Amino acid sequence: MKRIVILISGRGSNMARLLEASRQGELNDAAIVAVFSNRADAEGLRIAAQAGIPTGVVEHRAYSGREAFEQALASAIDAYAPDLVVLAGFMRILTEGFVRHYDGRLLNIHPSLLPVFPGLDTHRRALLEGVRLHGCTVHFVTPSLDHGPIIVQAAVPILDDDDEARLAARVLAEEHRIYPLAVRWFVEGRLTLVEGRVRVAGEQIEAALIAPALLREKP
Ligand code: NHR
Ligand code: GAR
Repeated sequence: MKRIVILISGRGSNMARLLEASRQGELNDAAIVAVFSNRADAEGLRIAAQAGIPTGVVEHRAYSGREAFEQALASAIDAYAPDLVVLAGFMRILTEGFVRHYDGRLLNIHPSLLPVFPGLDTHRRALLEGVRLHGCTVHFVTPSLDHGPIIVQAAVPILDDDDEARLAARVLAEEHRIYPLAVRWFVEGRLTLVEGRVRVAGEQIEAALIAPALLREKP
């Protein structure tokens, strides 16, 4: 049984999707053992508590600096002895010390087709640039922000009349598909790094890449 801790900062829809996937056996032999937020008002905390998952708050603002905050957060996490730590809309940049501590067992989902649009405001920037394809990426977290080895990506089209909210919703639907997939692969021990790139053992990866959102979306 692999133990998973999830870190959130807000709404927690990816976390909720992972809880549901866990309940439905989609994560294979894994249990989500705790959810932590750096914000006490994160909506996702209430969802997790309602699902009977232990929750905790480690407020970054209560600490004098990033490292003090991260030490408190790591102690809280490590009390649950996780095999995997999952960032799900977690909005604090993590320093090298924290990332190294969880080397090879820290995942993030980012709302762009990395390596384009790292950082914040990805949907607004994609619209401004006029790109036709956008999407999301699950990657291993490394000290270099949004540049860790990529596990899986899903693409969506950008339509002429899109605004940020419409585009974000289209991307989010794909996030909810690919995050449980990546977590299951991790739990099954199928992810390996070959020359800094991720290999997924025994997966028809092409099947996971194409996201025909236009076919599924109601006009
Ligand atoms: N930390 C490291 N070292 N590497 C990554 O790849 C990380 C990370 C921490 C978070 C998520 C990330 C994203 O997917 C993530 C990946 C927050 C910011 C940010 O600028 C940027 C990227 C991500 C998360 N945060 C501000 C900060 O000063 C605060 C913003 C806020 O609180 O709203 O930390 O995009
Ligand atoms: C998601 O779109 C996630 O990719 C993004 O924030 C949203 C969180 O939604 N993450 C980041 O931007 C990380 N910087 P959720 O709380 O409903 O899962």
